[in-house]
Amino acid sequence: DFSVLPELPADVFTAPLKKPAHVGHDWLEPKQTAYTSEDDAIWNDLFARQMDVLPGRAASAFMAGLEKLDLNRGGVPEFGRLSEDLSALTGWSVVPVPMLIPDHVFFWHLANRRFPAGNFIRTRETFDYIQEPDVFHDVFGHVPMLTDPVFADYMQEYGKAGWKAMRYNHLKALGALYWYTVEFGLILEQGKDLRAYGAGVLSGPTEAVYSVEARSPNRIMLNVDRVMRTDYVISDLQPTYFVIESFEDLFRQTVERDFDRLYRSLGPSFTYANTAVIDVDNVYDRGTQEYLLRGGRG
Ligand code: HBI
Ligand code: FE
Repeated sequence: DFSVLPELPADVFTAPLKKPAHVGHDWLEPKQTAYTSEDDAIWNDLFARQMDVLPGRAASAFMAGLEKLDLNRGGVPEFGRLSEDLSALTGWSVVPVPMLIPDHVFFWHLANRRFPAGNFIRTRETFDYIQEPDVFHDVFGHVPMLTDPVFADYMQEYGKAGWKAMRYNHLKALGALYWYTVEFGLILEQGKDLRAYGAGVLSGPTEAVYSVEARSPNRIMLNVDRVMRTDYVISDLQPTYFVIESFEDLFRQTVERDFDRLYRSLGPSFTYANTAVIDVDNVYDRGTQEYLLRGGRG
């Protein structure tokens, strides 16, 4: 029962995050920041930059989501209005949080179909890269996909799965699944058009192009077991992307897998490097890894 925040088992380790005094145990901001006109201008410029590259590269469901939620009306969206529209579609809402929140709280919100989104926007100085997810990454990148009914259900299942992963001390494995689907996932639409649906890809201009077009990365059909054994790096372009056939495929693989069994069979660390192509892979594209060979971001 996730209606109230469940007590975290005493033996579960969570990284200590310092909770600001003004937020409660749910880590929710009492209300959304009042964004300035400069903040709104930053949103608009980020939005325009993405719209130059996303048509033809972003998943149809993502582009449809942007439209359904009218995310282009200018300025940082107001979460109340956004949540009304989103909940009419799939029952999800968007709630403001001050920063990265503890895993168990993040999972609890997802399990209740609430998406925690950053209550701040990047500055001109950090326009291209930010450490912590801001409102542009969270709302532009993640929220449109939550208008897709099947993807919306997948995200809720992921939240519920988080609690199980914590009990088995395999949060890193489940984190890899999030990384390679929700953040960096690709989809093969109609069996032929490769598009991106991951928020990490779609909220920045470089990887939106690289992920679907570059010769460098491997593109491998998603297998949940395989992905959960695969290491991942943050803060550079991915050497490998995992491709789904449909959101039904993703949902089915996740709910049908017996995670208790999987966690009992996992070792303490990842088995596969993020560049590996292994026997069992259904390879869509074998990459040259030229980007990494030239030293990546350095
Ligand atoms: N907090 N605000 C925020 N946003 C996230 O994406 C997030 C988080 N806390 C934990 C967390 N993600 C991870 O548990 C998942 O990415 C696996
Ligand atoms: Fe994200």
